[in-house]
Amino acid sequence: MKRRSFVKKTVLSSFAAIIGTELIFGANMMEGYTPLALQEPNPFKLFSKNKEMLVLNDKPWNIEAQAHLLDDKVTPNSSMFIRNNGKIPEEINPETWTLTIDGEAVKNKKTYTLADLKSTFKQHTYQLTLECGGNGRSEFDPPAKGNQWTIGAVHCASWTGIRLRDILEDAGIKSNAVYIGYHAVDAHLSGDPSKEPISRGCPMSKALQDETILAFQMNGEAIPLAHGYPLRLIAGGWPASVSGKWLNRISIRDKVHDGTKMMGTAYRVPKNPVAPGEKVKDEDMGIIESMPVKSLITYPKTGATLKENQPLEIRGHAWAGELEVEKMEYSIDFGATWTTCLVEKPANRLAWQHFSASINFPKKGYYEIWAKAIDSNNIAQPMLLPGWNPKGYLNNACHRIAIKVV
Ligand SMILES: Nc1nc2c(c(=O)[nH]1)N[C@H]1C(S)=C(S)[C@@H](COP(=O)(O)O)O[C@H]1N2
Ligand SMILES: [Mo]
Repeated sequence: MKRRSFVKKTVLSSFAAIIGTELIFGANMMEGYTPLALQEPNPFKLFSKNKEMLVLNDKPWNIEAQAHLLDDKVTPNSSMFIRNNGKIPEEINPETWTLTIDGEAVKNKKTYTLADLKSTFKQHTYQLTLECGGNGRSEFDPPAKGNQWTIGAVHCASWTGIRLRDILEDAGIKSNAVYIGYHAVDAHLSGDPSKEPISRGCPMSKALQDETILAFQMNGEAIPLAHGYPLRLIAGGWPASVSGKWLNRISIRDKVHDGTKMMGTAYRVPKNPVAPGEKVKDEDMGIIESMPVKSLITYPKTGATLKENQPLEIRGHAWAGELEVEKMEYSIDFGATWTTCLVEKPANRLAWQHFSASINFPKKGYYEIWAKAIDSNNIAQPMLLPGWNPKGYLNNACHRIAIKVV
């Protein structure tokens, strides 16, 4: 029997990116056949994630970390949460990938290949904290719809790319520019090609910052597919929804970008405090910009047991959106008294900061360690929940772990 090579070239090229190795005998695959490794759920350990990662949803894929998995100073791929609004694209060819800069406020609409971007503009590497606006949603009452993130929708990886400012200036920014909006190739869950799963952006002031980059590498390697291969916007310190994955177009807008998930209650919170469960009018909601101050104890893991008369070394990370973390404190008495931790300076602006402390417990028994970060505007994390909002965003309550001294 004569076999014919029916498999699409694009399937073959995306295969290596997704699975990380070559597809042997690919030429023998039948027409229309999708290799198991490209079907979902992916049998190769779910995007190379740690097996302790928690799958919140597989249509679309939403996976979160646990605090102890985030112990590394720079988050490895294996512990990075994945948040998708649509389908992860499967057929990506970096050779033919392009990025277009357009919009009402661009001087010259321009299209660049990936090779253009890499060779024309200076490359920069930054560690950048990305936290999903909905991280911590699971604690709000009345509950908010959406993925019930607990504490694991945050990461701080090292990203390499070019400054968004350099490419926007290359195309030319008109004086009426207000906002940028991104567009990407991921498909809407409905399959309707006229719909985008998400298309967000940021004001020009954020777009033009040094650390706002178009990245093509993460932690020194090509960006993993689930995190936006081959090109991704990174806007550290803002809700991670601004950091568009699989980018192929950026529009320089003469008004606030009005793409999918920019309007209504999406990534917006009440401008003034509201009672839990209260209906809020659209005009009383404001777009989330810089994320609030927050921290995580990444060592030890909650539930740790230790011997009496033995100090416990705790450590973790703290971040504060566009600001720096000025001070970090812990409490072992439910917030009655607080002790200062050691806090390191960030590796660069918008990178999370590492803290540590050595704790002595007075006697055997059950304790909770609460961690509280304070930002450079002297704003502290709330001990328990911050203000309720309709979509359950911005829960920056103190992280707490349980300890037994025996
Ligand atoms: N194209 C595209 N970009 C996207 C999204 C998406 O669904 N599609 N999700 C956004 C949201 S809501 C978050 S929190 C981050 C998650 O990034 P990660 O999956 O790399 O952790 O990507 C953002 N960028
Ligand atoms: Mo998000």
